[in-house]
Amino acid sequence: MEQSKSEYVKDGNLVSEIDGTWQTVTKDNEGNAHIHTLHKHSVKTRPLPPDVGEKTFVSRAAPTKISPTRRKRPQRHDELTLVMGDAQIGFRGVEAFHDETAMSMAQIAVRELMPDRIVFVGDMLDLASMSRFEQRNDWANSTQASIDRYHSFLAQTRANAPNAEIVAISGNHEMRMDKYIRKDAAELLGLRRANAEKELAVLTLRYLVRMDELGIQNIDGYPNAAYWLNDNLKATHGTNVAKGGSNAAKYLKEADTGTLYGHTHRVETAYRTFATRAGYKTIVAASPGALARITGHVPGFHYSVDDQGRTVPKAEDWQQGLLLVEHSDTNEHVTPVMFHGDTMSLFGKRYAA
Ligand SMILES: [Mn+2]
Repeated sequence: MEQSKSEYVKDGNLVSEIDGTWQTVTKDNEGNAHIHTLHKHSVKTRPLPPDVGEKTFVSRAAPTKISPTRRKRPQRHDELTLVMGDAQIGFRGVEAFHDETAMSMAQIAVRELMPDRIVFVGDMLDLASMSRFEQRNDWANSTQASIDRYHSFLAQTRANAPNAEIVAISGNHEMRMDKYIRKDAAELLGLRRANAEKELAVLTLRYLVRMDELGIQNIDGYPNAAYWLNDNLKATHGTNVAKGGSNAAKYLKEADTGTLYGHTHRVETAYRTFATRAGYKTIVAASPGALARITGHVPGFHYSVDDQGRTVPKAEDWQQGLLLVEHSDTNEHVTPVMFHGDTMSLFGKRYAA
């Protein structure tokens, strides 16, 4: 028997084609032997083993499996929007900037409340190795892991809220990649695969973390990127960084509509009531706090590393949490939920991560 085998990669699969030739003998009624030559051509297709080829080899990535929750969405008078952000997903070696416990609490809230909408108010990624600030060697090679973690967090969110509208607004950190490329390699911005004008540019976070595949709307373009919950309330990453709970007051002065903002890593809520031609109007400014670690592990102004290369812990004046926003066309009611370590209270019920 003669056999030839060829293997090649097609559409992310390993294809094995086997050509075989062999002979058989049969005898007819007279007892004469006849030799027959048989051919067999078989094609077998199987997924590429994970260790085949370079990581940069062009093959399709395994799809993220989403098992949507079967919980029923509760009946509500107003719409419920969960607002959260500032996870600062990133790594210094194996040490994370983001807080897995806080991120789990966020997922518990999504699963338990089944909101109509979830708005991420930016800085979900840190992208420290692309920042214009001084670099550290141990931030290098962390971008892929960060993109993978952000994607899995978004996929988890989608699984926990299969029917919710999910919106991700870019913060200053999400703009780092764009700036980083623009500085020395602007020609790469906007590049698409050949003959694919309708595809997303490859070097966009929206493409890299697969937002479209998860049905997540990306609002890009910090600092003006914003999402309006109704005519009176917008969510945006924000630019104010005052200490001590005074950012809310700044936002209330800046506009005559309400603002839900991130960036400060603080849980804040404040209201302002003023006269209008139609009567009195009350607006709100609120911040959900961070999903990042609040113990000095996020690179920034206060960040320090000792001579062993370890982050020196520090209590940042930050809090972790999220905002529950109940709203209609004309009303909005904001409930801040601050995380106490690994516990939180949602509408009077206690949860632990
Ligand atoms: Mn920010």
